[in-house]
Amino acid sequence: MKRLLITGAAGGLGTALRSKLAPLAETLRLSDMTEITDLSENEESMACDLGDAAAVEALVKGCDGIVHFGGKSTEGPWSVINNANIQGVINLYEAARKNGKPRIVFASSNHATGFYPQDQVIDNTVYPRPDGFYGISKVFGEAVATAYHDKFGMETAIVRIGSCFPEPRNHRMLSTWMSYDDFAAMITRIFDVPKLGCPIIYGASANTATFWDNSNVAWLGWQPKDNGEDYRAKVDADTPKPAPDAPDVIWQGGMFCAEDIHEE
Ligand code: NAI
Ligand code: 15L
Repeated sequence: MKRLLITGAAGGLGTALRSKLAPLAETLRLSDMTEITDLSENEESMACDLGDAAAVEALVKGCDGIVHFGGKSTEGPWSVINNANIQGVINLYEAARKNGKPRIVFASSNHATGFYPQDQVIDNTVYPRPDGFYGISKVFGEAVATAYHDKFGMETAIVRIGSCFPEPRNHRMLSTWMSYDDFAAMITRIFDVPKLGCPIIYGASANTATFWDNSNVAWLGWQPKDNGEDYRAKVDADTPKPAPDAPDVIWQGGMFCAEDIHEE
C-alpha cells in the first residue's frame, strides 16, 4: 500500500503495533485526538475527532487501507461512546465509501458477545450478546461494516479482540489474551489476501484455554503462535483466584457484565 491509516494511533494498540505494521505501506498516517509527535521517517500525523465528519473525510482521503483502532475502548457514558463509536464509525465508512473504498480492519471487541458464558464455545455465526453501552457500540460497528460490504462491496475484517496487552493480567485473560505479534500477523494476512469479504475473526492467541472457535476463518491463513497458558503460573502468583460465581469466571465479557450503566 501507499498509505495506511491507523486511527486511535496514540492508544495502547496503536502505540504497540505501528512499528510492526510499518512494512505494509510506504507511509503510515497516524491519527488520534491530538497530534502524535514522535514520528519515524515513514509516518505522518493527522489529528482528528472521529465525531467530526468533515475532518474524517479529509483524514481518509488518499489512504488505501485503514486500521480502525480509534474510539472509546471501555464502558463509559453514552454521549462519549455515541460520538466516538457510533457517529465516528459512520463518518469513517462514509468517508471510505467516497474515497476509493479502502480495505478496513475494524477493532470490534469480545464485549459484542460478552454475555455468552465461558463454558460455551462460540464461533463467528452466533447472534451478538453485548454486555453494555460499549459492547452495543461494537455490535453497531459490526453492522455498519456488514452493510457497507453487502451494499457497496467494501471489505472489512471485523476483529472481536479479546485482551491485547503485553501479557494476560488475570485468570480470564488466559483465555482471551492476544499477543501484539499475533495481532500484527493477523493484520498482515488481512491486507495480503486477494479477497477478504467481511469476516468476523476472534482476536486471541493460540491459548490452550479458549471459548472461541475461528475455524470458519481458517482460509485467512492466520496462525497465532503465542499461548496465554505460558503465563498461568505468573497469573496464579500475582492475582487472587476469583470465586466460582464471579462474573469474571462466568461470562466471556468478565467484569464488563457486572458494570453498571455509566450515567451522564
Ligand atoms: P485505547 O483507549 O488505548 O486507544 C484508543 C484511542 O482512540 C485513544 O488514543 C483515544 O484518544 C482515541 N480516541 C477516543 N475517542 C476518539 C475520538 N472521538 N476521535 C479520535 N480518537 C479517539 O484502546 P486500545 O486498547 O488501543 O484499543 C484500540 C481499539 O481496539 C479500540 O477500538 C478498542 O475498543 C478495541 N479493543 C481493544 C482491546 C484490547 O485488549 N486492547 C480489546 C477489544 C477491543
Ligand atoms: C476491551 O474491549 C477493552 O478495549 C480492553 O481494554 C479490555 O478490557 C478487553 O476488552 C478485555 O475484555 O479484556
